[in-house]
Amino acid sequence: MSKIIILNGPNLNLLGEREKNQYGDVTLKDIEKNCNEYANKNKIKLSFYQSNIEGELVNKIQQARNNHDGLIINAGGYTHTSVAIHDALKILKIPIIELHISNVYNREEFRHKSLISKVAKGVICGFGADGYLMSLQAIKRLLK
Ligand code: CA2
Repeated sequence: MSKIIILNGPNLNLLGEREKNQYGDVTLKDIEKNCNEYANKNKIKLSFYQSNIEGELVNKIQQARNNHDGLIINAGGYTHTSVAIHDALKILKIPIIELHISNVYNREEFRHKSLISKVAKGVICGFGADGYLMSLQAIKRLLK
């Protein structure tokens, strides 16, 4: 059984409440439920976590070093700024997928730069909440 962790960064706890035109109307709880259903059907042991705090995300990434086989991260706004998250991810030897709900490349210029892409196996962005299930499928195939 593969152990996978999905990490979510700042403000993603507000999904479904505001900015629905950009991020859709599903909540992070809905997404977590869909991911758990996918995981149960596919023999994946899933952890799902959200924090608005950079250091808490770094702690989770460090912990994943010892007890997870793959990591999916939607780092929210920290994607574009966080050297600390980049450095923590770089230490991992497990596959990493960078995920975004929106297509960051058809948005503001400051979202075009990612510090996570350099340490990720691949990036999924622009497919809305479906990107979470796509990422799980991608990581499952990588771990085969
Ligand atoms: O598209 C994505 O998944 C992002 O990672 C979302 C981040 C944004 O900073 C990235 O550039 C792209 C922001 C998440 C904020 O989510 C909100 C949800 C509802 C209301 C306000 C913000």
